[in-house]
Amino acid sequence: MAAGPPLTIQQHILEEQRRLTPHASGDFSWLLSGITLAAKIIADQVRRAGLADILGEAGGRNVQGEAVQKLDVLANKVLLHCLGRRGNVAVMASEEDDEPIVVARDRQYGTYVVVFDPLDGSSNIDVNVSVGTIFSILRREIDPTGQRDPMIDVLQCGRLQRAAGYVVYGSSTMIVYTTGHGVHGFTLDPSIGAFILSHENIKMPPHGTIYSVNEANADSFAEPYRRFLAELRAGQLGRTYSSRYIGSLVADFHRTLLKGGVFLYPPTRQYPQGKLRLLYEANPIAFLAEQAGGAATDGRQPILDIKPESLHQRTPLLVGSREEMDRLMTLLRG
Ligand code: AHM
Ligand code: MG
Repeated sequence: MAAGPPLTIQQHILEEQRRLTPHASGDFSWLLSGITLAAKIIADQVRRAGLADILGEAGGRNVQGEAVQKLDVLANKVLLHCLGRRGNVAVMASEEDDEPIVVARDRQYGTYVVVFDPLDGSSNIDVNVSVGTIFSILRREIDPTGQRDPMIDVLQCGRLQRAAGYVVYGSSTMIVYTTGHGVHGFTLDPSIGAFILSHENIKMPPHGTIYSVNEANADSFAEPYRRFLAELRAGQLGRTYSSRYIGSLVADFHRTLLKGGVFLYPPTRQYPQGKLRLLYEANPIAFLAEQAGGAATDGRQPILDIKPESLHQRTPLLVGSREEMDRLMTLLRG
């Protein structure tokens, strides 16, 4: 925990803005506070997840008589609602929706685009395992005609992200974000309903002792991946490794960020292009990893340099500490 009086995420965002862009309009902090509001609402719903089924009747109605919704649909609605009313978000895109959503009121003069995975790892909810929300914030040119194809605003290279982060709904709820000036983590204090700075300027250790991969797919990994994993197991990088795989990207990455090591989702037989989605999973994770001193690639190039071609495009994702990533990239280059 940081020393001194508690600093909330709102205070931190404002202070960072004053220091780095003293003439900024405040629009951006207003947008981020939409994300923290959504995070608190989703955290509350995730905490009650087990109860929703108990309280809902066979037909799926809760005590208020509303249909019980799947949590990922609910999380999506919460984010669309919280962000769509900020006044500066013109376009949103979500894992849950086939097409980008244009905010009618702000389609001309809104300057931001937010892309998100509302509830990543949601198949883990039934077994009480951590899930998360991942977000990426981009800028857009204003469009006085209001006619521009929203896909043009969304399909931007990861390097152009203005901010990115995730919320992990774990044993506590945490939000971790970057605006390109380091990575900061905040823990939700449920007694006051505020996110408090708990992890300032997070740096990924230069190496770790954990690798994270779905090893059930190992037979279909290309040879350099199998060799890399064999080297880790054999202690050839100079230390003994353990394997940990939660199956929720946010949780697996959160551990990798704090403790170092690697997370891998390489191409597999089932997912020859990789499983994870470029725009709202890999890009925000890669931005955080690079800001924390780590690396993220698709096996050929940095994730942040990939030019996106479609909204739900998939990519291999290899992310982690410098040392492990350097060795893996050497093997992949052959
Ligand atoms: P989802 O967006 O359908 O929830 O899938 C993404 C999740 C990630 O959280 C996780 O890293 C990965 O899928 C796990 O996949 P697998 O079960 O194939 O190992
Ligand atoms: Mg997902």
